Amino acid sequence: MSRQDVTAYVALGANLGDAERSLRTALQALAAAPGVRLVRASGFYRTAPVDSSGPDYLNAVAEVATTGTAPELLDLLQSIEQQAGRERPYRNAPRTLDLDLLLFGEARIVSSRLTVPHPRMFERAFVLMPLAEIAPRLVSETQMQAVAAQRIERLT
Ligand code: PH2
Ligand code: MG
Ligand code: MG
Repeated sequence: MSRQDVTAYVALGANLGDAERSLRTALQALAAAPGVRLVRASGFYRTAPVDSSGPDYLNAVAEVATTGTAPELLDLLQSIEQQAGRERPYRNAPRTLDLDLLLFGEARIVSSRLTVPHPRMFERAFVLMPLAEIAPRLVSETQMQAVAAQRIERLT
């Protein structure tokens, strides 16, 4: 990791089509992107939809190191979503692939495109459990307890 690299965390989710394949393809696309290194990825979790409809989701979290900016990483995430056939008919609609930027180093960002840290990440077991798996220091016991009622199962 060179000095100007930033460690960022990305949430992956899908509940339409071949969700497992979409998540694997997305991780490969992150790893292959110029200026981005896939440092580690959590296991895959089957999760109940939260404020959303349709089948159970498959969720995971990835840690990446990037030489680029947060907006550049967001551009990359959106282009990978597009390649997976992402459509946005309405808010929280079932989706082939959702890639959300959770954390970008220590940055606090509020812009028209991007809010970092992700404003809802601490309300969601489908983010906190996989995040705690790969970065346990980022999630407190109290934060985990706050989402304990949400159904989530780690796949082997
Ligand atoms: N994403 C949402 C809304 N609800 N529920 C689960 N289980 N997993 C998700 O990834 C998810 C959700 C909005 O992006
Ligand atoms: Mg999302
Ligand atoms: Mg999203």
